[in-house]
Amino acid sequence: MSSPTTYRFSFGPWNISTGADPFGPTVRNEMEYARKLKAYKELGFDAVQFHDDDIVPADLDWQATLRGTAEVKKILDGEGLFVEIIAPRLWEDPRTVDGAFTSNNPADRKYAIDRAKRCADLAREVGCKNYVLWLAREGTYIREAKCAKTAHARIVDAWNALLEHDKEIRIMGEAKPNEPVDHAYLPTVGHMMAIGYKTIDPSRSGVLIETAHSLLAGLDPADDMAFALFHDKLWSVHLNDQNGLKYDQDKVFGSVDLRRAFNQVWVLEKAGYGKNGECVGLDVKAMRTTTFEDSTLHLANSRTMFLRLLDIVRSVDEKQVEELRAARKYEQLEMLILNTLMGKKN
Ligand code: XUL
Ligand code: MN
Repeated sequence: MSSPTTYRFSFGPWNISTGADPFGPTVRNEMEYARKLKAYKELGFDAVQFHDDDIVPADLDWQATLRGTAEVKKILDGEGLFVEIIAPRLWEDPRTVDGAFTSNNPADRKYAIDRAKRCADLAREVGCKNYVLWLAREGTYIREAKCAKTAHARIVDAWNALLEHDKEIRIMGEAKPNEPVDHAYLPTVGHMMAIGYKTIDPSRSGVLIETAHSLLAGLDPADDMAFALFHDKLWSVHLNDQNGLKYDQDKVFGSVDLRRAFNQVWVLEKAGYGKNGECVGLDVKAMRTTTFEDSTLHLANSRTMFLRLLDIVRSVDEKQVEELRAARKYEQLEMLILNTLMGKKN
């Protein structure tokens, strides 16, 4: 048997936020950037996830971008952190109001591709080869607004342009079915993987799976993860939780449905996720009522939940599971899992 995986954890600086939501302004002070980066090791994290403009503003010239990036890299090195993924933020600029790669406006599409390429250049500067595409506005509010068939071709063209632009990056699509658009073109992990196989280099095209995004699509996150793992395409995750079909909640991992969280840890652990350097990424938000002093608790708590569930996964007697599976005694198998989750002997 191979030795147990020592998991490495990551999150993005946007996960320590000021608590603004669509119905109200900020409720906490902004944490100073260097203080956020210092929090990583204190909380037991190893790596940082960035959007391009989490490193330097998107509109700087290249020399200023290089200077800004070098400063951030110095802080990261000082803290002993590495950059796990980097993603272009293609949804806030006025030119991306109706989509980035799928906008009907050629000038806006060019802006999106140029910005996405610049993000790959930034990734190189910070020593990161994992590139994430969350296609926030690639979709529509009404289906007649764009030609959906052309839109898919445009997404593949953009993905190819990035693979061509940097021969070392690998691109992970992060699927989400809705929010901010009503209908996203690539709503599920399956759609995202199908697009990856259509690119010029499927070996450098994979997925990042976020728990809440699978749930919003009505799918089981553990099964989505297993599907991608079967294809050797699960290169990062955003673990969190979600209460039913509503806005994307980014709740603490395991806080809504312990068993569902257990299932995700089970699938990741059994498939050897992390053995090739993949990180356990979190994408979680603090509750709006949280104070500044407590504004990293949701991160520490999500990591603790993962590690506690991992202990439980590892404590389940595999031989007993196999026997119950073989005998099709699923009621007993279910009780074995429930008892283990509740710390009860069978
Ligand atoms: C949006 C979301 C993003 C991506 C990174 O729902 O999850 O934060 O993870 O762009
Ligand atoms: Mn995410």
